[in-house]
Amino acid sequence: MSEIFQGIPRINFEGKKSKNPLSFKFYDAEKIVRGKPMREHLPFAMAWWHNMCAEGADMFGAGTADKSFGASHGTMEHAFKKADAAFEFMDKLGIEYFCFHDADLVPEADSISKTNKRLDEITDYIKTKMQSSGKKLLWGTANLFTNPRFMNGAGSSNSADVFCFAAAQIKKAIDITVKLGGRGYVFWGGREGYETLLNTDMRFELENIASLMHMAVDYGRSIGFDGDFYIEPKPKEPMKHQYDYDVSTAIGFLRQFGLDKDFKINIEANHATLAGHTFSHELRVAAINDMLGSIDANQGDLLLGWDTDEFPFDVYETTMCMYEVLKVGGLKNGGLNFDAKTRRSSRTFEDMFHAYILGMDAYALGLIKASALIEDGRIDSFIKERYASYQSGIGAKIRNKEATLSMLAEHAEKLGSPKLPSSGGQEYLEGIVNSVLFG
Ligand code: XUL
Ligand code: CO
Repeated sequence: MSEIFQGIPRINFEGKKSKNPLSFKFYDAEKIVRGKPMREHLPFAMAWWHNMCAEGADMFGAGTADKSFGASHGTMEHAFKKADAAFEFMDKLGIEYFCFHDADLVPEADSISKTNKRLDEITDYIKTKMQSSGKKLLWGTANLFTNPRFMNGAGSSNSADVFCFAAAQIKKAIDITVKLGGRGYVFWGGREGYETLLNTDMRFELENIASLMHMAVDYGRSIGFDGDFYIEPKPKEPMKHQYDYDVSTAIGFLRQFGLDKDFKINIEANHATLAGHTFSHELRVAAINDMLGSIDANQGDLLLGWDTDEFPFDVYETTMCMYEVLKVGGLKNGGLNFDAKTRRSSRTFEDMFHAYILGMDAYALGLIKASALIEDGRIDSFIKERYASYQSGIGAKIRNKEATLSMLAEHAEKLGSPKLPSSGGQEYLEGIVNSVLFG
């Protein structure tokens, strides 16, 4: 098979002094951090859709990049070429995992059975490539938002026929995820939301989405899928109101409909900022609910109100992300999927490599710095001290659920006027972060 990314060598770690753009400055796969090699802390995944398919088209103009790989778009030949390109790309970067939507792999045919046959063919091919390369599937999903039939959603569609079409796609996407040994299955509810309540029965739609998810769980478990199902929250774009607004909303939904045992959350950095949260906030909400599943590692642009899906570059963000990940003991079935695209004018193959090197190095730095923050220990001890009033006396009674409202009122009365709480110390703590990051 001929080389697709000609002139691009295998990317090696050369250290922070290297000026070679095609080298890692911080990502050193085998380097041990907190007892584990970096590659285990950072299960990087390639997103098939952005990397192998998207050519930079936006609402105002056509694509700028050529990802035909020598084949015509919309053909199976192209599908196979994309697979060749994907595996060469992952190999050159030392990326262990990938993620896909059904629609990223093959062009849709004019019937479900023909499309499914195409999916069988391509996944046979991908499977042999996985066996020879050792690459793994992080998660699979079904694209239930691009085709016009999903204009009113999939599980939330007003059309029962469209609901069945969604079910058929999910069934097949789970089949191929299991066939390729995927560790997860994602629901990103792209059009599961509404534009106006004037035409929407919200309760009805939410119940239907939950039924579809229950059927997916039952089917997946029946064919031996033992990985995690995920909801990937996003507040807006494409719909004005999306049902999976943020992590908290998604967890509430999962609990309301009894799906919380099978599902975790796939958190995307840019979706967090669209919801008006920090990335760390979303990670923490998932973590404290034992639902931190996987991560779509990208970043947004705070000056723009949409999902720009940029490659992660902000080391404060990657540090605080890895801080949360280390604190929960790592991602179990999850990984760091680069749901990110090069900017429209970064149109060459080399740009794709620069982008992944940037993202992988930003996360490697994040891991190193997060580990240093934890080892430094000052943040942990500050937080512990900040809540010290609950360690004894009346505070301990509150924590041990031994207090009544009257008991507390009596205590308060005896105090006269209570002392102000201790300082929040934010600037002191931010100074610690900077000294650990840049010291
Ligand atoms: C869209 C998005 C999706 C999901 C998978 O914003 O993030 O690509 O990750 O459907
Ligand atoms: Co995503």
